[in-house]
Amino acid sequence: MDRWLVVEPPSNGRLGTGNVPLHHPGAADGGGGSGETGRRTHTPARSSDAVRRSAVRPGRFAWRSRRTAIGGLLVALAIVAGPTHGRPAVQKTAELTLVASKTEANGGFNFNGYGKGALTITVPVGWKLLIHYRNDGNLRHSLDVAPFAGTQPDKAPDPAFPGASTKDAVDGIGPGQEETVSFVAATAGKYEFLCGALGHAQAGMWDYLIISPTAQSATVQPPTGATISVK
Ligand SMILES: [Cu+2]
Repeated sequence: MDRWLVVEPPSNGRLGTGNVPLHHPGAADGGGGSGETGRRTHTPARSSDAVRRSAVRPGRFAWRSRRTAIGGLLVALAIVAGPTHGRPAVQKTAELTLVASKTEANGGFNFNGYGKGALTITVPVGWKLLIHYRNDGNLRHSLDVAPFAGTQPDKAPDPAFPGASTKDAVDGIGPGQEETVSFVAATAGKYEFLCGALGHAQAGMWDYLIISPTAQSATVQPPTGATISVK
Protein backbone atom coordinates (compact mmCIF):
# COMPACT_ATOMS: atom_id res chain seq x y z
CA MET A 1 0.00 0.00 0.00
CA ASP A 2 2.75 2.44 0.89
CA ARG A 3 4.37 2.06 -2.49
CA TRP A 4 1.15 2.90 -4.25
CA LEU A 5 0.69 6.00 -2.12
CA VAL A 6 4.18 7.19 -2.97
CA VAL A 7 3.53 6.81 -6.65
CA GLU A 8 0.13 8.43 -6.74
CA PRO A 9 0.68 11.96 -5.39
CA PRO A 10 3.00 13.17 -8.20
CA SER A 11 0.50 12.18 -10.87
CA ASN A 12 -2.29 13.87 -8.91
CA GLY A 13 -0.17 16.94 -8.57
CA ARG A 14 0.35 17.16 -12.31
CA LEU A 15 -3.30 16.66 -12.94
CA GLY A 16 -3.99 19.74 -10.93
CA THR A 17 -7.03 20.66 -8.91
CA GLY A 18 -9.00 17.44 -8.98
CA ASN A 19 -7.67 15.91 -5.78
CA VAL A 20 -6.73 19.01 -3.85
CA PRO A 21 -9.38 18.49 -1.16
CA LEU A 22 -8.07 15.00 -0.62
CA HIS A 23 -4.52 16.22 -0.15
CA HIS A 24 -5.33 18.87 2.39
CA PRO A 25 -6.18 16.64 5.31
CA GLY A 26 -2.96 14.68 4.88
CA ALA A 27 -0.86 17.81 4.51
CA ALA A 28 -2.47 19.58 7.42
CA ASP A 29 -2.37 16.65 9.82
CA GLY A 30 1.08 15.56 8.97
CA GLY A 31 -0.18 12.10 9.86
CA GLY A 32 -2.25 9.51 8.11
CA GLY A 33 -1.25 6.83 5.67
CA SER A 34 0.76 8.86 3.19
CA GLY A 35 3.09 10.25 5.84
CA GLU A 36 6.17 12.29 4.96
CA THR A 37 6.34 11.14 1.37
CA GLY A 38 2.86 12.43 0.73
CA ARG A 39 3.60 15.81 2.23
CA ARG A 40 6.75 16.36 0.20
CA THR A 41 4.98 15.68 -3.06
CA HIS A 42 2.03 17.84 -2.10
CA THR A 43 3.97 20.91 -1.19
CA PRO A 44 4.68 22.16 -4.73
CA ALA A 45 1.09 21.51 -5.79
CA ARG A 46 -0.18 23.73 -2.95
CA SER A 47 1.91 26.64 -4.06
CA SER A 48 -0.96 28.71 -5.46
CA ASP A 49 -4.36 28.94 -3.80
CA ALA A 50 -3.74 26.92 -0.71
CA VAL A 51 -0.54 28.73 0.22
CA ARG A 52 -2.13 32.14 -0.27
CA ARG A 53 -5.05 31.11 1.87
CA SER A 54 -3.07 29.44 4.61
CA ALA A 55 -0.03 31.72 4.74
CA VAL A 56 -1.08 35.29 4.01
CA ARG A 57 -4.43 35.81 5.65
CA PRO A 58 -3.90 33.79 8.82
CA GLY A 59 -0.47 35.40 9.09
CA ARG A 60 -2.05 38.82 9.26
CA PHE A 61 -4.55 37.70 11.83
CA ALA A 62 -1.80 36.07 13.87
CA TRP A 63 0.24 39.28 13.81
CA ARG A 64 -2.76 41.34 14.83
CA SER A 65 -3.54 39.05 17.71
CA ARG A 66 0.12 39.13 18.75
CA ARG A 67 0.08 42.91 18.75
CA THR A 68 -3.09 42.83 20.80
CA ALA A 69 -1.48 40.43 23.23
CA ILE A 70 1.66 42.59 23.55
CA GLY A 71 -0.48 45.66 24.06
CA GLY A 72 -2.42 43.89 26.77
CA LEU A 73 0.81 42.84 28.44
CA LEU A 74 2.13 46.41 28.45
CA VAL A 75 -1.13 47.63 29.98
CA ALA A 76 -0.83 44.93 32.63
CA LEU A 77 2.76 45.95 33.38
CA ALA A 78 1.73 49.59 33.65
CA ILE A 79 -0.94 48.63 36.16
CA VAL A 80 1.51 46.53 38.17
CA ALA A 81 3.96 49.47 38.14
CA GLY A 82 1.21 51.78 39.37
CA PRO A 83 2.84 53.04 42.60
CA THR A 84 5.85 54.35 40.61
CA HIS A 85 3.73 56.46 38.29
CA GLY A 86 5.71 57.85 35.37
CA ARG A 87 8.35 55.16 35.42
CA PRO A 88 9.15 53.82 31.97
CA ALA A 89 7.81 50.33 31.36
CA VAL A 90 11.28 48.93 30.73
CA GLN A 91 14.12 49.61 33.17
CA LYS A 92 17.47 49.89 31.54
CA THR A 93 21.11 50.10 32.53
CA ALA A 94 23.09 53.33 32.37
CA GLU A 95 26.79 52.55 32.10
CA LEU A 96 29.47 55.16 32.59
CA THR A 97 33.00 55.73 33.78
CA LEU A 98 33.87 57.97 36.73
CA VAL A 99 37.49 58.82 37.26
CA ALA A 100 38.66 60.12 40.60
CA SER A 101 41.19 62.91 40.36
CA LYS A 102 41.05 62.86 36.57
CA THR A 103 42.41 66.40 36.39
CA GLU A 104 44.01 68.89 38.76
CA ALA A 105 40.67 70.69 39.11
CA ASN A 106 39.74 71.41 42.73
CA GLY A 107 43.12 70.18 43.88
CA GLY A 108 42.43 66.76 42.35
CA PHE A 109 39.33 66.27 44.48
CA ASN A 110 37.04 65.65 41.50
CA PHE A 111 35.19 63.05 39.44
CA ASN A 112 35.92 63.28 35.71
CA GLY A 113 37.41 66.71 36.48
CA TYR A 114 34.27 68.01 38.25
CA GLY A 115 33.79 68.70 41.94
CA LYS A 116 31.51 70.63 44.30
CA GLY A 117 28.40 69.60 42.41
CA ALA A 118 29.59 70.84 39.00
CA LEU A 119 28.60 67.49 37.46
CA THR A 120 25.01 66.20 37.49
CA ILE A 121 24.02 62.72 36.37
CA THR A 122 20.30 62.06 35.99
CA VAL A 123 18.74 58.61 35.65
CA PRO A 124 15.12 57.44 35.58
CA VAL A 125 14.03 55.82 38.82
CA GLY A 126 14.33 52.07 38.72
CA TRP A 127 17.24 52.03 36.28
CA LYS A 128 20.43 50.21 37.05
CA LEU A 129 23.68 52.13 37.23
CA LEU A 130 26.88 50.41 36.18
CA ILE A 131 29.83 52.62 37.08
CA HIS A 132 33.39 51.84 36.14
CA TYR A 133 35.30 53.70 38.82
CA ARG A 134 38.98 54.46 38.38
CA ASN A 135 41.49 56.34 40.46
CA ASP A 136 43.89 58.48 38.45
CA GLY A 137 45.15 60.39 41.48
CA ASN A 138 47.98 59.96 43.98
CA LEU A 139 45.73 59.48 47.01
CA ARG A 140 43.28 56.73 47.78
CA HIS A 141 39.70 57.58 46.73
CA SER A 142 36.31 55.91 46.99
CA LEU A 143 32.82 56.25 45.56
CA ASP A 144 29.67 56.42 47.64
CA VAL A 145 26.08 57.41 46.84
CA ALA A 146 24.12 59.20 49.56
CA PRO A 147 21.04 61.41 49.76
CA PHE A 148 22.04 65.02 49.18
CA ALA A 149 21.90 66.78 52.55
CA GLY A 150 23.34 70.16 51.62
CA THR A 151 26.41 69.69 53.76
CA GLN A 152 29.16 67.15 53.27
CA PRO A 153 29.98 64.37 55.71
CA ASP A 154 33.54 64.01 56.97
CA LYS A 155 33.60 60.47 55.61
CA ALA A 156 31.39 58.00 53.74
CA PRO A 157 27.89 57.46 55.12
CA ASP A 158 26.12 54.18 54.42
CA PRO A 159 25.29 53.96 50.72
CA ALA A 160 21.76 54.94 49.79
CA PHE A 161 21.18 51.63 47.94
CA PRO A 162 22.66 48.16 48.25
CA GLY A 163 25.89 48.11 46.28
CA ALA A 164 26.01 51.89 45.80
CA SER A 165 29.61 52.30 46.91
CA THR A 166 33.05 50.86 46.44
CA LYS A 167 33.64 47.84 48.68
CA ASP A 168 35.34 50.04 51.22
CA ALA A 169 33.60 53.39 51.01
CA VAL A 170 36.14 55.07 53.34
CA ASP A 171 39.45 53.47 52.43
CA GLY A 172 38.56 53.29 48.74
CA ILE A 173 40.99 52.17 46.06
CA GLY A 174 44.61 53.07 45.50
CA PRO A 175 46.20 55.07 42.68
CA GLY A 176 45.73 53.40 39.30
CA GLN A 177 43.17 50.92 40.62
CA GLU A 178 39.65 50.27 39.28
CA GLU A 179 36.45 48.94 40.77
CA THR A 180 33.01 48.43 39.26
CA VAL A 181 30.05 49.73 41.24
CA SER A 182 26.58 48.55 40.31
CA PHE A 183 23.23 49.26 41.91
CA VAL A 184 19.58 49.93 41.20
CA ALA A 185 18.49 53.55 41.54
CA ALA A 186 15.40 52.38 43.34
CA THR A 187 14.04 55.56 44.93
CA ALA A 188 13.58 58.93 43.27
CA GLY A 189 15.27 61.92 44.84
CA LYS A 190 18.28 64.19 44.97
CA TYR A 191 21.47 62.33 45.77
CA GLU A 192 25.17 62.89 45.52
CA PHE A 193 28.06 60.67 44.69
CA LEU A 194 31.04 61.48 46.81
CA CYS A 195 34.44 60.29 47.79
CA GLY A 196 34.10 58.77 51.23
CA ALA A 197 37.76 59.14 52.18
CA LEU A 198 38.21 61.26 55.29
CA GLY A 199 37.73 64.93 54.44
CA HIS A 200 37.56 64.47 50.65
CA ALA A 201 33.86 65.28 50.24
CA GLN A 202 34.31 68.33 52.44
CA ALA A 203 37.15 69.32 50.14
CA GLY A 204 34.62 69.26 47.30
CA MET A 205 34.90 65.72 45.97
CA TRP A 206 31.19 65.27 45.35
CA ASP A 207 28.70 65.69 42.47
CA TYR A 208 24.98 65.27 41.93
CA LEU A 209 23.00 62.13 41.11
CA ILE A 210 19.35 62.85 40.37
CA ILE A 211 17.04 59.84 40.36
CA SER A 212 14.08 61.12 38.44
CA PRO A 213 10.47 59.91 38.39
CA THR A 214 9.92 61.64 35.03
CA ALA A 215 13.18 61.40 33.04
CA GLN A 216 12.93 59.13 30.03
CA SER A 217 16.63 58.39 29.78
CA ALA A 218 19.95 58.96 31.50
CA THR A 219 21.62 62.32 30.94
CA VAL A 220 24.65 64.23 32.14
CA GLN A 221 25.30 67.94 32.68
CA PRO A 222 27.52 69.29 31.35
CA PRO A 223 27.40 66.88 28.41
CA THR A 224 31.20 66.64 28.41
CA GLY A 225 31.16 65.43 32.01
CA ALA A 226 30.67 61.77 31.21
CA THR A 227 29.65 59.40 28.44
CA ILE A 228 26.58 57.38 29.35
CA SER A 229 25.79 54.22 27.48
CA VAL A 230 22.20 53.00 27.81
CA LYS A 231 21.43 49.33 27.41
CU1 LIG B 1 38.88 60.97 47.61
